Amino acid sequence: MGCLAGAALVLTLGCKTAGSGDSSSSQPSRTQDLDQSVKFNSDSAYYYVGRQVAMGPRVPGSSASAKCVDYIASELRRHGSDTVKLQHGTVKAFNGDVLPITNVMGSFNSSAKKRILLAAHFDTRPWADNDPIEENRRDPIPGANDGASGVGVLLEIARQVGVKSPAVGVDMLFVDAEDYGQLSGFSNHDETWCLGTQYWTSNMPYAADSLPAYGILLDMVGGMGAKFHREYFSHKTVPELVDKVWGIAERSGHGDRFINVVGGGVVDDHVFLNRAGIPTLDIIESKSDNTMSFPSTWHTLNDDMDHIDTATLKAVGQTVLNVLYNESK
Ligand code: AHN
Ligand code: ZN
Repeated sequence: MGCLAGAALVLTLGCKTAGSGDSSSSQPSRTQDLDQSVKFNSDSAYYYVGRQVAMGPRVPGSSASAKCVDYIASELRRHGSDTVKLQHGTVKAFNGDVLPITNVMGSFNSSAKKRILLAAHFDTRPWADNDPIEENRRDPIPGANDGASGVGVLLEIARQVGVKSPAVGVDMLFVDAEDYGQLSGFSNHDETWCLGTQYWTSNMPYAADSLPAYGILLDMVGGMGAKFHREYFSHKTVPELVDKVWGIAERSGHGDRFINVVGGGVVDDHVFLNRAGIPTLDIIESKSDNTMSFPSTWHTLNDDMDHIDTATLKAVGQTVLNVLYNESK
């Protein structure tokens, strides 16, 4: 349970460093000037999640992974993305596995100068190493929440953006090989995670002076009754962006899900996007106000469709849509 212990250490540090834990931001509750005319359809997002899970575990290099890449790319095109790029590469995992990877990026309103990056990982963990049942731990997870949920929300956002364009350009990045990282041991294994994003940032499709204004990463955004705290690294790195998104969540009626309190730190794709110069926050579930730990289905065979909550997908999807449509050029 090394990584859990490691994560717990970060969580503890996070809470201590953050002092009271309560955020200083108090967004006024002005709903009248928030454009909420675009409605996120959570049944549609749920369908997108189910389609991915039905392909089987999307382990890097598997045929399910290739199917998922095709699916994401064809949905992006169908919803009017003017450029869809596949980035193929090879990365080496901590255990020596050499992984063929594919990152997918779709752009909407490509000519707009001001751009928002939305990101999610589509790969799923090859081992259910947190499963309570020992003999399950070598099997790959279904990844309904951890993988498919973020993608499902983004594809529904793509559908909405295709119907009515926001003033800003939107780039959607679907990364491979986020979840092949090392859990055991107490030393720092940060770089063993997010291999797809690390590959992508080493060869980004942006000029240095035209990076996206900011990024929003979605990870585990479909869990039953999930709550989203101000993830520690996001809070430390991009506090104003967290204020903006959590404020819009509150004004959108989802303050019960977006808790304006600092949560635990998670080494996730946003850490590497921030290092590459794109200010990015992570919307990620933390289960309990006390432990800030991941949901109990995390990295188990129970991470399946029975544990996906359309109300969670709605809270996250509507909040991110409202962020996009309230952004000016
Ligand atoms: C660590 O446990 C260091 N990172 C977890 C990031 C993650 C895994 N997100 C989903 N699955
Ligand atoms: Zn995971």
